[in-house]
Amino acid sequence: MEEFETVEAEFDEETHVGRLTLNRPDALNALSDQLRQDLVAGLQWLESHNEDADGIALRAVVVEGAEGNFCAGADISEFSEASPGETSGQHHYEFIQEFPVPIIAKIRGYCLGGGLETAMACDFRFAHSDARLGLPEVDLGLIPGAGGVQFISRLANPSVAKEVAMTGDHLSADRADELDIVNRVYDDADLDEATREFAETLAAKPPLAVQAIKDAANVATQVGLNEGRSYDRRRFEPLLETEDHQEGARAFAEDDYDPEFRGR
Ligand code: CO8
Repeated sequence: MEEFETVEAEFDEETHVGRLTLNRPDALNALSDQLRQDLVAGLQWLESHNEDADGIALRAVVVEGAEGNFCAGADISEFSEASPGETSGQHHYEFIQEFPVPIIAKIRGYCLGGGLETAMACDFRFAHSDARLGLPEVDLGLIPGAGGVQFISRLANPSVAKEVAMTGDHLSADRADELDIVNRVYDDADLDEATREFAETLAAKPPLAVQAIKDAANVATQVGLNEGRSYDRRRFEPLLETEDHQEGARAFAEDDYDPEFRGR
């Protein structure tokens, strides 16, 4: 376990899963400048476990908020101190999107504004049935400055994005699920169990292939079909040369249901 001022990080060597907890519960884990920096530092600390590993050690990450809330958005008390160039705090969102390992946002309670944008920058969103998700920036005379409208337009559609961002209304987890803004909804302890199982399932897959899929799916949101397909092809070819591909092919031929992938 590594403690940053506003984030706790843990790495489980056995399962290859990392965990980050946003830890400002008194402010509903609002994104202060410190918390944004700690979030990036926490991911870097998790990734540093690859340095001495035989292959790739970190293979999935779960991000959650302390004490029953994911995150109530940017820290409103810091707004007046920020200069216009600093206001959207893009850096941690991009860092999450470009992080080579899949990241699951485990969402309880409030997930609002920059908190929802953070969750949407992640690769998956698993929500508790009591979660409340929304983009309330409109009521502050702002828009979601870190891509909230763009993210929802892609996950759902532009009309849903307009509805969510123009009204600022909080969505229930079930409604967010219907709109494809979250991947799964669970009650109580089932959320912990399902998120853990899902993270471990991802972590048991060949890590280089998983990384290439994350990257290719991100590219798919930005380019046309033909360009995207040639990108996939370019990511596919080097994987043919990996030890993990050989291991997968061997396991298939030998009916071995427990192959060991190393990320090489
Ligand atoms: N920033 C700072 N503090 C917060 C925030 C926040 N976003 N949200 C809650 N808190 C604090 C409250 O001030 C309160 O602190 P204290 O106990 O010291 O008074 C504590 O957390 C608990 O909050 P409440 O008492 O309000 O709890 P309730 O259960 O009554 O209400 C709500 C919970 C509905 C979540 C309510 O707190 C709320 O509406 N919060 C604001 C949500 C919001 O508007 N988020 C969007 C912020 S804007 C954004 O994310 C992107 C803007 C990009 C520009 C960035 C510029 C720097």
